[in-house]
Amino acid sequence: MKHIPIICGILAAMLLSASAPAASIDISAAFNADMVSTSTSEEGDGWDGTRTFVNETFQGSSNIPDNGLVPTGSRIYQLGAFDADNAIMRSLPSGGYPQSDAVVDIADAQYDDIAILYAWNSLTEGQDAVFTVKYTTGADDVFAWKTTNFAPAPTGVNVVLSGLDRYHTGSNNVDSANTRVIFEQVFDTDGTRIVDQIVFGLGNTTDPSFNNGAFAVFAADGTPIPEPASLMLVGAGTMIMLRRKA
Ligand SMILES: [Ca+2]
Ligand SMILES: [Ca+2]
Repeated sequence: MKHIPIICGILAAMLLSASAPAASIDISAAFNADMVSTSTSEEGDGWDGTRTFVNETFQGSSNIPDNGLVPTGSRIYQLGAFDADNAIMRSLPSGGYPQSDAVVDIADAQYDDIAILYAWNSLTEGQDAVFTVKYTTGADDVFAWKTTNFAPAPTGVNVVLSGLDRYHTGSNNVDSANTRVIFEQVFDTDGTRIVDQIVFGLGNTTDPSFNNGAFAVFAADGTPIPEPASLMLVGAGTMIMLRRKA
């Protein structure tokens, strides 16, 4: 009978492991574009150097929330400050942003999954991107991050914000007829290994139709695997509680 508290502790640890809450992953060190305008005087960089998203105060409630909080059900993303760089931008050659991979060195941790919040501009089938997870050991996980997943009918992605206006910083006009969407996509990472870096890459660097294809990643989130130390604490705590009851 003396083994029962230990077994209960292990069970509690397993339960905790299964229900660890999602946590923000800081990718702000790689931000290279201000993609949100809050007024005609506080602008930004834009998809092709001229078109940014706008916040609610600037253009109405169907746009980027003023507080920068984007809940998606099980997760809450916090966007970066609107008056600074707040997105990782990469583009096809005609888009004007770097065509190189965006390598983000995150705080090393184990994750059951990693989710990203992003938008894509002037997408064309075939302009697929690649999302790579680099671990401290072993081979990378390379995920197709396909334009066909999110247009014309989103598949395997969550539409988080839609009908987003774009503000043309050159002419000071808001384009409400040709709106954009912010998506969430979840990638199933190897929870037994430690993630060191995540990489956003354009899978196709040609742009035959000259349509400014580009992506902007605003935030990332992961479901962490609890560290062994915290599991032991839960197990020990459960044992103490059970012994007090006995
Ligand atoms: Ca701005
Ligand atoms: Ca790292």
